[in-house]
Formats: sequence, C-alpha cells, structure tokens
Amino acid sequence: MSEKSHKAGFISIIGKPNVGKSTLMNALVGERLSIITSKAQTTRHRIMGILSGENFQVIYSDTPGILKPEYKLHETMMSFVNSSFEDADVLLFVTDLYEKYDGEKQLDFLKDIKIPTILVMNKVDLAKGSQAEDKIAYWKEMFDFDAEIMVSALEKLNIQELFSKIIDLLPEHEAYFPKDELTDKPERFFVNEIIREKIFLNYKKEIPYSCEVVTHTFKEDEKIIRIMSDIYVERKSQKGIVIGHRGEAIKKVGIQAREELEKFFGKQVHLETFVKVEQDWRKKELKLKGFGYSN
Ligand code: GDP
Ligand code: MG
Ligand code: K
Repeated sequence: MSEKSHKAGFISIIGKPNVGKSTLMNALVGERLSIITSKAQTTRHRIMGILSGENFQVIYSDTPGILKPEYKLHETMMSFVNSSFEDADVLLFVTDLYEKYDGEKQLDFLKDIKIPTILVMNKVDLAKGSQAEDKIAYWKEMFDFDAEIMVSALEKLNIQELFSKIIDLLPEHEAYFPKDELTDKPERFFVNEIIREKIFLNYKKEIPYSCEVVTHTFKEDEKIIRIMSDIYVERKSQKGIVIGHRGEAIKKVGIQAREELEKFFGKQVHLETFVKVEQDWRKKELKLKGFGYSN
C-alpha cells in the first residue's frame, strides 16, 4: 500500500501595518495568538501559529509589517520581516481596500519573488460596488501573483477558500512539529504582548513605542497564575506618564491586562507591574538582545 501524501510548510503573512495580518492569522489558525489593535506596529515579534491535520501542517508566521527602519528597533523588526521570507514556502501578501502602491522600495521584492505568493485583498466586508475587484486588478497590473482572493479576516469570509489555496501551493513534506503543538512561543511572550496591547490602548503618541515589557515571573498553580512584569520606559518623564496621577493610569492597564490574561489562560491571574527607566533602550542593540528581539 502506498503512503498517503502529506503537505507541510511555512507561510509568511506580510503587508503594511494595519491591513489585517494579525486578524487574518487568527482567523486561519482559529486561536487568538497574536495581538490585534487598531494602532500600527504592535506586532514586533515573529509569531508562529501551527495548524495541523491528518494530511497537512501549515505553519504561519505573522510579521510586524513592512516598515521603514527608523530606529534600531525598526531595523530589528525589519530583520524579522526579511528572515520570514527566507524559509517561507508560501507568502500571503495582505492588502486592503485602501492601500496604494507608491513605488515603495519595501515592496520591490514582489517583482522577482520566487516563492509562491497569494494576493489577499482583505476587509471586503467594507467594499462598495466593485471596489475589491478593482483593487485586485490594480495590484495584478504591477506584480505577478500565483493566486488571489478577497477575504474579510474580521468577518471570517472566504477563509476556508484561502486555506484551500494555501494547501494547493504547499509542497509535499512531512510534518515539521509534533501535531499537537500550537505555537513555538512560551507563555511569557503572550503575557508581554497582552500587556503591550493594553499600553497601546491607554497611552498616546510616543509612549506606547517607548515601552517594553519583560515578564520575569510566571508561576502557575492549580487555582491561580502569579505574574510579575516590568515595563521599561526610556525617560523619567515617561515613567510619570505611564504611572499616571496617583497610579491611576498603570492601574487601569493592569486591570485590563489581567482580565485579558484570565480569558487567555482560562484561569485566575494575579498580575503585578513595575515601571522602570532604561534610557534609550531603543538604540541599544545589546539591550534589545536582552529583551529577546534577536533571532
Ligand atoms: P496588522 O497590523 O496588519 O496585523 O493588522 P491587524 O490585524 O492588527 O488589524 C488592524 C485593524 O484592522 C484592526 O482594527 C482590525 O480589527 C481591522 N481589520 C482587520 N481585518 C479586517 C476586516 O476584514 N474587516 C474590517 N472591517 N476590519 C478589519
Ligand atoms: Mg499585526
Ligand atoms: K496592528
């Protein structure tokens, strides 16, 4: 008897900030793995979601978007974007009804990409008339894609169809990970990301971008998870803003993060946060490595 064919591979989800990459990955994997907010650049790490079936294993990586490297941090983020291409078997180039191509260098790779690429037109739930079809035609005029599809990651429209196209383009390969594995990231990573999400929701301007979260304690027992996390800011003045008048601001972040963490882990959570100053952490490569950004 011949063995059944098995497909497996790495899928990189790429595109500009806010086109819906994280939402799409979550729709594809069916779990709330990466952090979604309406503000750009909240996804700094490379996240993998793994979906396995009897005859397939699809490994997704969600990237921080295609950005201009302004700070050291952005360069590190860019290296995540770039490195995610290298081992990809299929690329999902995600765009939405509103994105335009202005000749950006960051999209040059689309001109001579060797990896099978699917054009994913997201947010069709908001499309009027032939807006989505027109936008697809617009992108196809400039670049070659191996397939294209309209989806709504938010409304989970056409997600199954997209999945079929991904499987079509996947190479025959045995599974890369044990089949019950959901992600390659430890729990602390999700804690950091959830706290970061609440920081993004609660502070304005540069504050969220000046914060880094490091969870140093994660103790789980039968009833409760005890978590301690440091929030690093760059300047003393920012520490004051993050803490807020009588600690009100940081308290709000802590409550919102705890509620989210309890949903995520399905368990009672006790969360303590400490705000610390680490001058110019953004510019210090070594520090970045300490924060876990190097790969
Ligand atoms: P990313 O930066 O590319 O990862 O984008 P996110 O997944 O964080 O989404 C950015 C914003 O777009 C969020 O407010 C999402 O709720 C919203 N969004 C994502 N997908 C859709 C969609 O299909 N339809 C609509 N209406 N909004 C969406
Ligand atoms: Mg994202
Ligand atoms: K985002």
